[in-house]
Amino acid sequence: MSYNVNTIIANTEALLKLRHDETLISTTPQRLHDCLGTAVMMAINENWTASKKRRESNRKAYYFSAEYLMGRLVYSNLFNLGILDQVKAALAQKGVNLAELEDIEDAALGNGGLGRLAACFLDSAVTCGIPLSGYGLRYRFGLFKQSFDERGSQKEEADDWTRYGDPWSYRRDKHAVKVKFADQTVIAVPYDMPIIGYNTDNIGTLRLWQCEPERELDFDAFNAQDYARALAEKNKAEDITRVLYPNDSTYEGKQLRIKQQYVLCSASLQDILRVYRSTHGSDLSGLSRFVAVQLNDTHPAMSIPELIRLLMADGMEFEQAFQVAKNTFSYTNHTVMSEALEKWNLDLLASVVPEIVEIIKKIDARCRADHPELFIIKDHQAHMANLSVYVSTAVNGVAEIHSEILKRDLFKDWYAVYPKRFQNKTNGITPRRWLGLCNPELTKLLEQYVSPGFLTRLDWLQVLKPLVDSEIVEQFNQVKRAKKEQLCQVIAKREGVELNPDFVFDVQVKRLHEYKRQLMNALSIMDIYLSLKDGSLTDFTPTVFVFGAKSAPGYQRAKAIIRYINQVAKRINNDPDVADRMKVVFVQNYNCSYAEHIIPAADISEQISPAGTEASGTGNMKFMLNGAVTLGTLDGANVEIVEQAGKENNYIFGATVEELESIRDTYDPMAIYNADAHIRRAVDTLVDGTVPTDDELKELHHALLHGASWHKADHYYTLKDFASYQAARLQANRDYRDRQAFGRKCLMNVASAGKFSSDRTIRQYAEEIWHV
Ligand code: 26W
Repeated sequence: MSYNVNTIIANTEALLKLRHDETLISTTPQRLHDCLGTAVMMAINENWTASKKRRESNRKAYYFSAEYLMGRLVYSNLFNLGILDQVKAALAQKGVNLAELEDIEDAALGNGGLGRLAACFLDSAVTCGIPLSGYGLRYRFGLFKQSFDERGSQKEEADDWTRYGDPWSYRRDKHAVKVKFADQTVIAVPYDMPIIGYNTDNIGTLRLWQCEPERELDFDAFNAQDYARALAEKNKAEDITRVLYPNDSTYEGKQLRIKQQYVLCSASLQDILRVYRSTHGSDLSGLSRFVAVQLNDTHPAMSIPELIRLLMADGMEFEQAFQVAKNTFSYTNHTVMSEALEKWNLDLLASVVPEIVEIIKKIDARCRADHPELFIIKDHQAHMANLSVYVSTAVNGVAEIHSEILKRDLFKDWYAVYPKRFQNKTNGITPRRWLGLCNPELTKLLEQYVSPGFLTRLDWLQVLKPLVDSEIVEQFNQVKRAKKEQLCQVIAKREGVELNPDFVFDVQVKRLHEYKRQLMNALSIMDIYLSLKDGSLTDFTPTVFVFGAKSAPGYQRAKAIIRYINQVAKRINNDPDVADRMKVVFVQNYNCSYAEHIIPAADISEQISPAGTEASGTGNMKFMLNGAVTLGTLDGANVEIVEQAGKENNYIFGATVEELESIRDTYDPMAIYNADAHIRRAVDTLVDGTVPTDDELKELHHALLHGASWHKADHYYTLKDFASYQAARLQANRDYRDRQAFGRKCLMNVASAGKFSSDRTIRQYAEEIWHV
């Protein structure tokens, strides 16, 4: 089990010499990363092979996901192997600082929560010894890199994440498969990434497919000197996995997206059938006894008709193939937002994968025959969520409240027919990356009170609860202060903004979306600013407001919100009147690695979506585990967070799901605006010149003031929740001054975070859905 650090360093040096004629000292961070990564891959190779062997003939689960937000792998792999500190020390001795690898790009093959959840699940499954493999797509370009221009507008740049090599995966040509479309046939080539568990010899696999042409070059065209045509087939194949769609929670009916999804489904299923046949023989009727496939949202839902197609091509009747598929698949829903639900126009679908459409029609006919009130196809569109509910063993939401909403609203008719199919699996996060790695200082403190090993038994943290006294709180506050100092350095370097670590750190980091209400946060900051200016707010604890968020490139309202927040930051940060009391910073290119710096430094975690809109949230759990209080609504996993940690240790505000449902058709924001001078003053800064305005900000202003009945409206109840938000926020801000009492709240959150380990989540999937 123990890995020899000296060998890894020696191999790193040998590789640097061989490949680049360089040494540890003379090389670049990129080359050091590439060679160190390769040396680690050499070290784990035998264990990886042995892990695969051990699992060969057993029942296994497979996670199908269009996204894996793995983040930077070098530190987490070394950490999980238990050699991060040793490698750091060995390199330091040779004059190299491992922190140089902060320059290495994240593997950002995901947008946000859904992709990061997939990455946490892989870590947990391997660590817990659960046989789970991942299948996904190896996008040439991951999520775009973000920067802000002088006006504060988001600019996007391609994320060429493999430019300096990708030491963490092996190409496996021998397992390449063909995938056929109406207009082209491509080769899907697998790249395997080892999933290195924590404190275990067990190594899992994430297999990512990359599209390539059947032939690299059309020689006839080449000889005819038609070079564009000679390369056309290659480009057309490579286009399929060229780029991750940067949309989070908005559906786009794009042909290329169908192709991506179909490659994931078809290649992965072909691979699973190959392995099945090699161990269990050619009769596929017993497939579901050995294979469980989890569909991460509907993005891989074409797997259902594709498996049926493959089974029928093998000679199976439709009805039996349907049963095998039904017993093989399970489906996780990650959103109730209607704009995110995938519906494919049948003509579009047929222009890409005609056989799949025929099978979906058969499934629809079977469904309607049994249950006239249910459907898969409607208005010439295939509803992928319905398909996934109909042909699966289990359907789950990702937090209790979300799973209830699925049964009550989104899948009401389905729940009536299949009540037993519906489950809940509250999300989790891996404590290795989100505590051990990103916050070694807090981990060390906790080790003094909780038995070592709690990173794999996170529920042990609860032994802290009766122990929380003034001494522990004092130590905790010192750790928090150290993490703030570290973050201040990172932000000074990257954003050029100087922050004071004595301030309260109030943080909202997540994708930019109207429903996440970053705008409500910004309006509240504006209200605080103006109240400090006019002298009406006197007892304000100095605060840094931190934002981090990417907007989908075509989502204009979200981009306008980014611009507004950047303008608010500029205005406030340049006003000497408030310099000793507030700062606002919107960090650029928020990603996994940035999160690892930001989250441990937070005092207040902003989780402010209107109740019923955020399926779960997982950032909320990361903040909790690192000792921040939640300023949030009763939405998603916030509900369970306060259930675990106590309302008295968090700041809960806003309308409940039931309240919002009851005012859905009568919500009148204009009345609220007219009745509340603070709201009026804050909202009007969108248009009154307090910050530079524009047409989009005017549109936002307009939307905020109009109720749900109008199409250009704010459907997210910003003004409805504003007053209670502001009250809760100012309460937290005052409470902070009692450093003992506030630190105690933070620690009670840490002590209560056990439930939110993805180890717990993945065990529930394994026991209650996959039966592995
Ligand atoms: C088709 C476009 C599209 C792309 C992504 C639609 C939907 C998505 C995802 C479902 C968006 C997503 O990441 N959802 C988040 O999933 C997390 C993990 O379960 C939850 O914690 C978040 O609440 C949810 O927004």
